[in-house]
Amino acid sequence: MKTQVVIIGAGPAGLLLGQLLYRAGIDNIILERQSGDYVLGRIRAGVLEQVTMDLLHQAGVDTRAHDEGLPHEGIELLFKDARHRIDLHGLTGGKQVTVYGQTEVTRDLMAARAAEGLTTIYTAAPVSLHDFDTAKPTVRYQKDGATHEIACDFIAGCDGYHGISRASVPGDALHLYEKVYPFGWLGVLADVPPVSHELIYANTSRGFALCSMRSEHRSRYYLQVASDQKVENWSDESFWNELRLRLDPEACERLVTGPSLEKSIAPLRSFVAEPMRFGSLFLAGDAAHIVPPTGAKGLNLATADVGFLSRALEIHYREGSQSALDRYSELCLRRVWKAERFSWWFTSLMHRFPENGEFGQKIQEAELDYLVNSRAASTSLAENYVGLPLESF
Ligand code: FAS
Ligand code: PHB
Repeated sequence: MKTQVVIIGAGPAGLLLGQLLYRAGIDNIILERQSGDYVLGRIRAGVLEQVTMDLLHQAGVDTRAHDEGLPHEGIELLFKDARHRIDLHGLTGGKQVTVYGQTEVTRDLMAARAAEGLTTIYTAAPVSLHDFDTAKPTVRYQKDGATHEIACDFIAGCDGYHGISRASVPGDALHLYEKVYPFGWLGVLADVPPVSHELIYANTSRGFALCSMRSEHRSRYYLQVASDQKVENWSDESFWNELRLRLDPEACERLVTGPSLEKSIAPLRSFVAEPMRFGSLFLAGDAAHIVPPTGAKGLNLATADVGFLSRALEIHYREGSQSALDRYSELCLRRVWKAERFSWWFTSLMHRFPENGEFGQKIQEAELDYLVNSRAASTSLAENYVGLPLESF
């Protein structure tokens, strides 16, 4: 087989890249090691920046996100039993975010790809990358007991943190940066109405909590839990009881509980692999970087990466120029590191770190007090939360 671009991974990064390339007239094949249902079963992000909405529009898959997504113009911070609204819209000259689950983004992208008759090979495993240090790379994969090979011009590694793409790069060509947090997020999805029409980020003596949603009838909640916690030790009842202990009286009053549709614990880490290009191989999304989900940046960084990559590949094929491809890694990493900083800062501000002692606790309280009482500080939070502008080549 031959194509112009082989995309490894059919998560949001891979699927969006495939759609953007198709719309630019660039042939591509996606290889995914899981089944489509398995990919759709993963419950992850919930907040889309305008940059992501614009890229979904460019890919021709934003109709449902506009019709069913919830525009959000503010978030609330809860600490010391009081809620403080951060007016995202007012502080950023009218910007907003859209609450629309990653699962639905993935579903929309899968449907568009199938409707165009584009090739996605599911349950393709193992996948191996070859000769990406040349202009004639190949990708091999196993399917139905046979080994297949695809010749291509470029490989896009969109296969996430545990994928094969970054793992195929010689260790001395990579510089890895990592910070692992001493806690995880226990998340529950339930068909119950949200406690509030905006997200509530809570910093309480018992730890962090987040009240989010997927619609007016489906809620997503998270609790900070110790790294050694196991999801099987958390019954629905124990989850709801702990959440109540981390909410203010009004939210407690409004809380509607119900059976969990999904319950899982996600570890929190900050991670960046530099550079993001190795000859004909380009890393995008979680394959190249991970952020703690506090700032709702993971999915939005992935879409920005593939926005840059699809534009650079379009310039290459249309103008025969390598200039944009040569700048891909630099441009992505400038945005990545700003999102890493914001996600680390917001995580450090909203979670409990007993190891930081009493002084650390007082500093955190002072920062929260300053944040909600300073227009400059709130504006900084707001402009990062809605997403920084996308640079161009
Ligand atoms: P993904 O990991 O989504 O997709 C990679 C795809 O590649 C997967 O389908 C995988 O099966 C496939 N793959 C892996 N290895 C392969 C191989 N060898 N061959 C072929 N295919 C292979 N972000 C937020 O903003 N908010 C959140 O609340 C949030 N919660 C998260 C919870 C968890 C448990 C995790 C892991 C991440 C969470 N994220 C969150 C971040 C998440 O949304 C990612 O940023 C987003 O999925 C990134 O998309 P991709 O880069 O496409 O990677
Ligand atoms: C979610 O709804 O899953 C979500 C929202 C905001 C975050 C993280 C996760 O910061």
